[in-house]
Amino acid sequence: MHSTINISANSQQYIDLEENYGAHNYHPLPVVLEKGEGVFVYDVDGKRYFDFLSGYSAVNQGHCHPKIIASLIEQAKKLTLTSRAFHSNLLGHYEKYITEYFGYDKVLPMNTGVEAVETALKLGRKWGYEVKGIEPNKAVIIVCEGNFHGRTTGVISFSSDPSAKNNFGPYTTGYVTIPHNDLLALEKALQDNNVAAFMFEPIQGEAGVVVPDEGYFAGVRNLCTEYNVLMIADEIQTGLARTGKMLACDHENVRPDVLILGKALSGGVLPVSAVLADNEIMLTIKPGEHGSTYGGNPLACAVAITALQVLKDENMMANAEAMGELLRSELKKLNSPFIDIVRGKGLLNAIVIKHSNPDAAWELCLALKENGLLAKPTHGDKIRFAPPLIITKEQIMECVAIINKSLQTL
Ligand code: IF1
Repeated sequence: MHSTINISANSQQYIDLEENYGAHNYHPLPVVLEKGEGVFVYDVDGKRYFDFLSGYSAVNQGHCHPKIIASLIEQAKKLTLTSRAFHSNLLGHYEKYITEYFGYDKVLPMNTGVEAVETALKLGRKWGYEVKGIEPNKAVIIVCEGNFHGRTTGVISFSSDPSAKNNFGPYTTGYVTIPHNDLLALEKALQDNNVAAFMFEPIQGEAGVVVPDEGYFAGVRNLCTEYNVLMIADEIQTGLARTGKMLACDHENVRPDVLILGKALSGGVLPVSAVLADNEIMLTIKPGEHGSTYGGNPLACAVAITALQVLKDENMMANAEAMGELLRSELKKLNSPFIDIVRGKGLLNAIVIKHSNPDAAWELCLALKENGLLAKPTHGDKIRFAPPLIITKEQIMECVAIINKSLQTL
């Protein structure tokens, strides 16, 4: 096996620019994109690819969805930013729309995912002190091993990934880590009366799309209720139709106390995130105690309303569920000696590669790229398969053929 990396001189010049002038905090696949449309992206030489990453699930609605882009352009010509020092004619409208959409009393708008995570953690602590009655500075938040919630100094403090946290200390305290998908460990950790919240990803993304046992979400819900602890679901990656339901927690009809959304909330157009909760929790934060310059800006409000609307209008939940089933069953049918595991829910999927060459997953992604499909390995041996939710049956079959053909090069 050998890697044939075909990089055109045209592409190479863009890669060199990034290498020379950008920080080296990523290791991208050698492809330079300049256009996106639906399930496809195009490189600077005009070559077309299926996008099986979808901006890490930010582009659920497909690249440059015409209705979302129309809302963006229309609003961009009118008003883009007021700051929260003033009201806007769109913020309240958006807040009503999103809270009714998900069934919560209130929303707190932010921008990136990790900002919404930080917001949820602050809410959890504040609720812990002011409603639950935890002694000052004693609040504990339970998190899961293998978590990925973002990259601020606060959030990496409870990461279990050395590359995310090494030499970025000193770390924030107040977190207890338990294994993912382990209700016994959760119940044990809940014996501490200082616990304010349990925060988790319903399906762990960065860890390699780790789907918990059936009954886990319901079990978490019951334990959090029993011990008077907030259930905080980070649905930044699993939410917004990605796993075949509007929220991953919907698979077990479970309602978290605090819901964190990001990524596809703008359909990949702008950084738009949100935290949803009921009054008893949300109103613990008072004017001046939290915020963000861009959070809730009119442009984001206009884009987010349309991004949410098209998920329902185009029935993307049902399509994600059906196309996910098809993708996983067709991948299993390939019976490849190099695919150890196929797993996922809806269109949030991963394969685990088994090969004597430790770089096989990377090599496979290079072969996939040559054959017109973009995917990215994580943790060496896992490859995420998460196309936009508008993908069709014919396209899934074409992609499985590309994957099959690429596997032959290993
Ligand atoms: C990167 C991973 C995915 C997330 C969950 C919060 C955030 C994320 C569940 C923070 C972000 C991204 C960030 C991106 C890589 C990517 C990722 F592989 F690292 F884990 F998607 F799987 N909660 N996930 O998945 O949101 O602040 O980035 O908007 O390069 O860091 P953000």
